[in-house]
Amino acid sequence: MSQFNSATTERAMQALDAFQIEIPSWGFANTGTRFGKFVQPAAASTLEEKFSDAAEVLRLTGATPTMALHVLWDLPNGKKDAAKVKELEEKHGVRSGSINPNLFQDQEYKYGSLCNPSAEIRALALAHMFDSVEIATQLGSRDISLWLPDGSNYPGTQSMRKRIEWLAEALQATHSKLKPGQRLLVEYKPFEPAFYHTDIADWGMSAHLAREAGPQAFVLVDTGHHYQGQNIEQIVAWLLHIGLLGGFHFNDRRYADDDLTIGSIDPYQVFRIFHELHAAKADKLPHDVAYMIDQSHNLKGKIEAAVQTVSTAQELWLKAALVDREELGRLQEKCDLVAAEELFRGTFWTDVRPLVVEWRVARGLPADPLKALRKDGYVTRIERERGGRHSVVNSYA
Ligand code: PSV
Ligand code: MN
Repeated sequence: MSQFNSATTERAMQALDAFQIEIPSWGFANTGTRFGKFVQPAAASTLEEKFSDAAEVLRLTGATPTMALHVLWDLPNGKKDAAKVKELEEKHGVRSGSINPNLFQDQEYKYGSLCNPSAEIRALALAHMFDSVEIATQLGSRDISLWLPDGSNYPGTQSMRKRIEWLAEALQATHSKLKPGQRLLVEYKPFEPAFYHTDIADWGMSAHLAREAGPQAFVLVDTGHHYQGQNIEQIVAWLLHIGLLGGFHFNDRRYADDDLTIGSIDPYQVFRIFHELHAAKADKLPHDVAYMIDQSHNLKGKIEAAVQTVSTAQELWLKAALVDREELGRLQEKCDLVAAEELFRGTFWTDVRPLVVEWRVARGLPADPLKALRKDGYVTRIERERGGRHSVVNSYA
């Protein structure tokens, strides 16, 4: 007999049906840190293998119909590779998700890409942005998700203001290439690889640039891209308020952009972020938000980590869905602080895992996807097939 009444169970089913999350192709490849890479025999080294791994995660979780692609890692020949990607989509039953331009690994970009003082290099970077839009068009992807690595390492070595102008121009030009329904998502990051200033350092800069670029540009919040102690859910509330929240890159961090599993350090923070989204929906605030994962696992098994990630995201999404927002609103109005906090925190502490299991069973999915993964032999098979080919696919991360 379930501890949850039928109304709660029904709410839970609806909340889980509505939740899908995109996994990144780079989560399946060998990656590491700047100190070294520990290769895994099961790691994917071709796009076909990444699609195959994504299909396994979808089969087990039922919640990841799309895979984010990184242009130079996954489509090294740019738009010429789009036809091949379409075949892989068809074969594996996973669609291409956001298209991530890559403006950080070519030698030309040593001093920046869209903000490089050289007009020639800026033009090269812009051409890559246009190509990325074209790839998205050919693949039927809605979002072009830009993370810009540009910045500088030493005070006085660059004109920050000139670089804003170049960037604004480039984003407007990119926006003019978008087809109806497509979106440009602008990600921010306070440091790394640049350590003095980055050209898009925080959500305010992203929001301003998105506004200037045009109505199809929005902000992307990567949870790992904030200073310690930052109130991320407040940023989310603001972006919802001004209609500029476009998507998330979820991951957890202890220090900075650590790429750890969502909720592994601070699950309450993810709950608080999801609460803002459920609250916006309850208040009928228009928003269309892409939930994406941006993690690359160096130590955990990659497919296992992806399945664990999706399950964690579903649990936290569901916990936040079950907050009694009407009662919370009443308590907030009365400024009944302890009761409001107890309601909020009490919902966070509710063990919703039985509801997630019920949803999985009802949708014909394995009740325990991690156990099912260990049992179905997929990882053992790919280890056998791929082992020995220890290539490192992503040269970044
Ligand atoms: C940069 O740290 C970032 O968050 C961007 O989204 C990149 O595309 C991704 O990581 C690469 O792992
Ligand atoms: Mn990111």
